[in-house]
Amino acid sequence: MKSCEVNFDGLVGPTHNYGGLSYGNVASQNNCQQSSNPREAALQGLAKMKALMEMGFTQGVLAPQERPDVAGLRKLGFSGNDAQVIERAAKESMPLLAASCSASSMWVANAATVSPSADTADGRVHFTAANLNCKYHRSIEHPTTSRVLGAMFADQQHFAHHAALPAVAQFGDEGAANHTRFCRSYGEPGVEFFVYGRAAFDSRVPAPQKYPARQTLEASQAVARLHGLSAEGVVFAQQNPAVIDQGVFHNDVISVGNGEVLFYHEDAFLNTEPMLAELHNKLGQRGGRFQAICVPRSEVAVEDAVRSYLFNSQLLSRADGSMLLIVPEECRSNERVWNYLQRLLADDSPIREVKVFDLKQSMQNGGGPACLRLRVALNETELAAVNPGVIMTAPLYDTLTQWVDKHYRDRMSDSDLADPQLLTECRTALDELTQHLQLGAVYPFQIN
Ligand code: SUG
Repeated sequence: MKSCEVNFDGLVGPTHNYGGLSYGNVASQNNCQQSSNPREAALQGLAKMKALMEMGFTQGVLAPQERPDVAGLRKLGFSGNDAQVIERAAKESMPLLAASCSASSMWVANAATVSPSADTADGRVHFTAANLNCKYHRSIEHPTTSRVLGAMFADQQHFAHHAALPAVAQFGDEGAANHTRFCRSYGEPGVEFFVYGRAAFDSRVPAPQKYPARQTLEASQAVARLHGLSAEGVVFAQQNPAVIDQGVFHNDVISVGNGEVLFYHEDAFLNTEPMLAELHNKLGQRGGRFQAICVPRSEVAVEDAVRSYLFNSQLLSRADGSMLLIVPEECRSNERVWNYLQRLLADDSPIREVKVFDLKQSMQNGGGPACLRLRVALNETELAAVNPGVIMTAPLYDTLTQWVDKHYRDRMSDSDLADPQLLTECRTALDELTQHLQLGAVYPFQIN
């Protein structure tokens, strides 16, 4: 049976703002309090979805979340009616209001970890929502994420959903941003590659000194167990703590994999050689030929990788077997990175084409092309079981761009976040969106 990888992109929500909320994420810190443009952000994301669809890839869309999170603000002691809760939060703690308004659910690489049916013990596609418990603004995503994923992949015969792991730092889980899958073809059993930043229950394992390591080994292992993966089909590897301290807050900022290829920076991992050997052997046992493309630090420094998001690219397999790399505009404006990419294309590498997208609104918060998508490998039967409302088509693209134009503001600053009218605008927009995407009731305001 034919299988393919479907990229589900996060639709940027109407409250997209630069809150400076992610310590360890250099872009988020550097752009704190800049005025953002939610409308442009959403349209940039939609343009990428449309372009991939037009290139022949199956493209999906993942809905944003209800923000401001008034219920969350109430839990933090702000009281009164909805408008009063927002006014009080704005007066007493603008950072908390910004966190409660963050549109961070757009980075759906962090929404969940997904294992295709070819890898799992029960032959279903497994999803574990990420607890994202390193940052408050992200830790509030998983309940709605679970409902949205449940509405997209509802058929229990094909899809299994697991709740987020216990919400403590020891099980810090950031989803697919630290997970890659290698395979000969999408429908065959593959090797799932889990990269962790620290081990919570073993103090001998080195950890970064400055910035937090968001993903723990114990979280990755728990996800692999929940999904019923076999020991032959998994590899656990540690991210180099030194690069986390340089702003590599997820593994997808320093490496990307697809098919039989791992594209990575020389400094990405600890104990690289044994890790590559294990990937080579395990993929070999599954009939695949592992290929590693290492970007040397002499050509691209870690700092350039972090600035340009070279590795936060989408590595996609085309029908002819060659690969395409989707990179952000920032790769073209960085001379060293752009020169490297030209050399890579001239080499005899599986990557034959590079396509550039303007995702500046998301990039300024540390989210590149790969952050914006959740990959789900599906066979034909499973694809047919996905809610058709979330699969991108030309008419859906038109509907969503009109929806954005109608509901989104073109700037978002503190005074916009403090405006109680924003809540009404967002709820109206999201209510309409659930109809466009045929999701049913998934938001707290629709349920309670
Ligand atoms: O979790 N930024 C996100 C970016 C996530 C990128 N995802 C991947 N690499 N897969 C984060 O740090 C910034 C929000 C703000 O500062 O307003 C933010 O949450």
